[in-house]
Amino acid sequence: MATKLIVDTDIGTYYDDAFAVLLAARSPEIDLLGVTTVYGDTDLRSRIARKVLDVAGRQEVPVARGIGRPISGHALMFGFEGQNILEDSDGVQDQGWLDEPAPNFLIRHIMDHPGEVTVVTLGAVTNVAVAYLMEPRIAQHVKEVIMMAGVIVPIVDQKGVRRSPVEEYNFNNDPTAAQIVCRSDLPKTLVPIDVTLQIPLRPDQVETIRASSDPVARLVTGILDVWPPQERQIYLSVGIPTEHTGLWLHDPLTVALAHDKSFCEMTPLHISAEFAPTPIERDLLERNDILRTIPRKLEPNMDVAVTVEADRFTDHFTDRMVGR
Ligand SMILES: [Ca+2]
Repeated sequence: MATKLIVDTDIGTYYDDAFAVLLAARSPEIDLLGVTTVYGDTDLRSRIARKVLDVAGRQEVPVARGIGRPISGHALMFGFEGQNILEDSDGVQDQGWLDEPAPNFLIRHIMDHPGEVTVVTLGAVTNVAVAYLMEPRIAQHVKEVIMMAGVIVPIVDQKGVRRSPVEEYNFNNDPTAAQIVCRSDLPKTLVPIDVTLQIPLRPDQVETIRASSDPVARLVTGILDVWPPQERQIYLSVGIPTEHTGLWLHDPLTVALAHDKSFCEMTPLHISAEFAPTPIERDLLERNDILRTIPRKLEPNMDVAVTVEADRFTDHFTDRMVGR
């Protein structure tokens, strides 16, 4: 039976959210109940989600606009959201999303289908945290929450350069929400960036997508055209060494795990979301306001992805983007 899935996303800021929504829309293993938006301008993000679903021929999949303002911290919009996705003629006449807010949408579907609904979070976890505060019983009724977030085993390359950021993005975009979710009894799976930094789209896979006339592949190609400069801007903003920019499929992997955990090796761990003194090499300073995901020798509170079958996953992704 297909996995009932809700994708909660900050689509727009980071290219791969759109790819993740497209993968969910194109996977017969997934029964896509809806897409919810989070973080910053969620009107704009909802318009982008609507457009992406429509291109994939999934006009029936609803979009629910979520919470733009984090419980703590500030939302950052880079200004290129929607580039090469939205056109002037898109969605200005119609709202394109539900009146029901994202936390209510999450609660309703989870409570209506006990034990069946998976929620994948691809941005700040504000919507899930608020849904949990509104209705704590979702913890007993949701199948699982799979979160693209955190850093567990920082990658250091042969030159001694740290490839993983210390300023992890998604949890730190709303650290209070992240702590609520991590400390909750929601069943959780974490897909940290040190794993997703192992799955760049390969040049031959890019060529396969560029050569396809499939409408989804055409949309992906348009995004690929603006990807590198956006990537560089984001890396400079969040402190990742820019020599390690790449076509990383962070969010699509997280979606694929909803129906096939075998793409990754998983291990149960206790991950504590804490503020800890953090040296920022780039800025030559130490900060105390960064939420870290630190393993502790305590009873496991989530499953954590630790390795990934890179070629198998990126081939799977490429096939789905070209309609295979
Ligand atoms: Ca994202």
